[in-house]
Amino acid sequence: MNLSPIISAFQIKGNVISIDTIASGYINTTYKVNTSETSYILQKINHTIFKKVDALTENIIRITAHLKSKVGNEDKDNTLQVIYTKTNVGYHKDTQGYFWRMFNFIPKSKTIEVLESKEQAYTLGESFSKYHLQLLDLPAPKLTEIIPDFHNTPTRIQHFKEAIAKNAVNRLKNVKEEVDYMLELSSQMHEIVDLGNQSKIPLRNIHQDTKLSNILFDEQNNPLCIIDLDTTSSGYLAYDFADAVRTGMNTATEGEKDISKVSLNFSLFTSFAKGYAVNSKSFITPEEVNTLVLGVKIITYEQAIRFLGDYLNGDIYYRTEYADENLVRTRVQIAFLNNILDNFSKMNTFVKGLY
Ligand code: GN1
Ligand code: MG
Repeated sequence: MNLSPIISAFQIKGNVISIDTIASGYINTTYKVNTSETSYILQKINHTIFKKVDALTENIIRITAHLKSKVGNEDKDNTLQVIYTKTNVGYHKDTQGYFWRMFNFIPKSKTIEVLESKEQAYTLGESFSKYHLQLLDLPAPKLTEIIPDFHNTPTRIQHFKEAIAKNAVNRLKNVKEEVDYMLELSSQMHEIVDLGNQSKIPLRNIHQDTKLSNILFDEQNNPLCIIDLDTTSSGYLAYDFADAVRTGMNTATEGEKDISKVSLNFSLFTSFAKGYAVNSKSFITPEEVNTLVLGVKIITYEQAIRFLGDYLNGDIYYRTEYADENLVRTRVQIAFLNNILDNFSKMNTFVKGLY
C-alpha cells in the first residue's frame, strides 16, 4: 500500500526515507516511518473495533498531555505524543474511509517478548502503578469508554455462550473439552465485577491492556513508556495488575504451541508485585489489594474465553496468521490459568504481605 498520501497529511519533520511494518498487536496495523530528521509511529485504527474514533482520539490526547505535564524536560522525548495532521486534528481519514493516526517514535526503544530478569519485572510493576498514580488526577470529564464492558467478565462470559450457541463455523466439535472446562469455571469469575457493582472497590482510570508488549524499554531494559492507550478508561485496578502478570510472568508467549513451556514464573511475579506496590501503596484500598491476585485468575480466564470465542466465531476479532492460532492462544491461557489456580494462595499471601 502506498502510504505517502497518508503520511503527508501529518505535520512531520524531514523527508520520508523508509517505512517498517511493526508486527506486534492483534488489532491495529502499525508502521514505523523514518524521516531524514526523526521517526514516527503510524497506525491504521481498526475502526470496526474502535468505532468512536473521535472520542478515542480525544481520550488519547488528554492522557498523553496529562502524562507529559508530569515529567521534567529531560524525559519529554520519552513520553507518547500525538502528531497532529496539517489541519490540526488528531487523526486523518483517507479517501477509502480508513482512519490513521501518528505518534512520536520513542528513541532507542524496544519491546520485550519474555521477561528475562527480576529487575525487569520489578520496574514493570513500578511503571504500571506509576501510570495509575499519574492518572488519579486526570482533569474531568471522565474518559469515554471506547469499547463498552471491556473487562466486564460476566458480559464476556455471555458473549462466549453466544458464540457456543451459534457455532458459526462448525468448530465447536474440535473444542468440546476446552468449552466444557471454561463453562465449569465460569461461576467463579464474576467476583471483581460484583464487588464493583456493590461499590466495594472503586472505578479508576486504568490502561486495560497492560500486556508486556505495551511497554517500551530502553537498551538497558529500563522501562521508558507505556503505549497502546486505546482502552484506557474507567475500570478496576486488578485487571491491569493482572494482565501484566498474565503476559509478563508466563514463561511462554501467547502464541506458544508447546504447552509444556507455559508456567507462572513465581520469582518474577514476586518482583513485579513488589514493584507494583511502590507507587500503589499511597492510594490502593485494602479491598483492592484483596482483588489483585483474584484478577490474575479472572483475566486469564477472560482472555481464554475471548480467544476461544473468536475461534468459534471464525477468527473475526483478533488478527491471525494461520487457521488454529486462536485455539493455540486459548490453550496457552488455559494452561496458565491452571498454573494460577495451583499457586493461588501462595500468590495471594505474598501480595497481601506487601501492603
Ligand atoms: C488485543 O491490540 P493488542 O494486541 O494490544 C486486545 C487485548 C488483548 C490482547 C491479547 C482492543 O490487544 O484486550 O488482551 O489483544 N485489545 C483489544 O493479546 O481487544
Ligand atoms: Mg491494544
